[in-house]
Amino acid sequence: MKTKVLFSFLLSAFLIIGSANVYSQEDVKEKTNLTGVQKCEKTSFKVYGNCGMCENRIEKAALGVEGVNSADWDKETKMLKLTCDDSKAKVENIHKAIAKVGHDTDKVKAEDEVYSNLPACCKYDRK
Ligand SMILES: [Cu+2]
Repeated sequence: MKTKVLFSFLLSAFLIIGSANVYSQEDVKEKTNLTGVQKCEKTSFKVYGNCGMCENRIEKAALGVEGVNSADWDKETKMLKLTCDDSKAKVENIHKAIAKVGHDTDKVKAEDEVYSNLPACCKYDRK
């Protein structure tokens, strides 16, 4: 009886360690490719904005980048979820395209001038 308990304990410990290992490898694979460039296939990042108008502007800017298949920004969480074709789209370019229309991302800041031209309701708090 005791050996059986020990065995199943070891087995589950082994499975947990095994799956944790697979997860961390997948996690790394999702974020980087061999050259260290962030992959785009399924990614999300923070974009600052306020309202439905911001949502349209942000999603339109992201979809304007070649290779971006879908873009969904949530005004509550401020997270932009993307699906893209990795052979065409670079995450870096999506950050830049969004900053260009006036929205800061967690990596690229919008130009002050573009930000100041946003409608009043879209003026999100800047740090
Ligand atoms: Cu807005």
